[in-house]
Amino acid sequence: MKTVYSPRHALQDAQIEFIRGKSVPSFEMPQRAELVLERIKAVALGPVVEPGSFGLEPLLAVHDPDFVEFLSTIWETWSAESGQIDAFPNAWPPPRSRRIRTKRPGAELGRYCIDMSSPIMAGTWTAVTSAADAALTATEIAAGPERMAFALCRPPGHHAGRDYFGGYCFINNAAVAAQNLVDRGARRVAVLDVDYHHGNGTQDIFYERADVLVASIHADPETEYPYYSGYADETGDGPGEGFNLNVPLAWGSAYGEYKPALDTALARIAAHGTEALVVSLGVDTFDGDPISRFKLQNADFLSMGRAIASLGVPTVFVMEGGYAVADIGVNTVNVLTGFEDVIGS
Ligand code: OKP
Ligand code: ZN
Repeated sequence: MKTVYSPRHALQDAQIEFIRGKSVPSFEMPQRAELVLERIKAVALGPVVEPGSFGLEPLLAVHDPDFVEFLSTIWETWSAESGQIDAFPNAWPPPRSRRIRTKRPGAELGRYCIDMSSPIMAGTWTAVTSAADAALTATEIAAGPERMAFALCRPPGHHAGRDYFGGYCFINNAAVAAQNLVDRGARRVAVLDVDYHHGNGTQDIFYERADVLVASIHADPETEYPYYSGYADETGDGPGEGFNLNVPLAWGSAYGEYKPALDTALARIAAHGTEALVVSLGVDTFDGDPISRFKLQNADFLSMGRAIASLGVPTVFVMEGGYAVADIGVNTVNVLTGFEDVIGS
């Protein structure tokens, strides 16, 4: 399987995030992608290629134009006022207030940002667009005769919605890929999100659509980020009713609990008549993950890859979370080699 990787990801390099009132070193760090790349090379998974440049149009196909304009310019306005300090919001629009455009960067950040884990710095826009370009390049490969590709995206994307960012995510790489599969002619596409956290942004983007099914298996949002979405009764709206599937699992879930949930999601994806698949590949379901509470073991990721391959459709894997850096390479590449084991046989 080909991997699409750009070293420009490293320009997103958050120093801190906030946990229980304390600033701590960011768990989302450049080393994550570098260690996955190292493992890909160690097992000779396949060629590593640089992304092409696809411009803004595929981003604007899933995100609000004012939001994209904001993301691409906020560093300039913020740093003119605050200097070379990572940008965080300092106020949010209250419920029932007007989410109106202001003249101050701190307030503009609050209009678009959902949390305190996603600082913007000088290289953010370059890193973010390199990740979206990686997803689009992988989509182009998977839509061709190879039928599969891995986008080693960083920063991740699945918490970014139509007009908001947060949870380490800015542009929704998986949604960009799924929309691109539609634009290339697939009538029925699915996104399978196996990251430990609910893919609220992907759900938001496709919530009213029947052509892109979104299925996510994640920690119960009653106890886990992103808290305000990811519940089983969120099934889609309007024409999208029935085309969103959430399978929340309790803290402490191991593969014994996880595999039936995966089978449920895969059965729904098969019933959709899915012609092309995007996998939001987070490996923070791993037992050793420092911010998560599932108990998957290294070998379980091989099984996950094999199960996904049983769908038999062109598949774009898009990197999302995974913070146990010592194991992120093995776990990620296990999913990809498990998948290839079945496809190759
Ligand atoms: C990104 B991805 C709550 C802190 C939340 C953000 C977590 C983002 C995870 N205690 N921090 O889905 O792996
Ligand atoms: Zn996650």
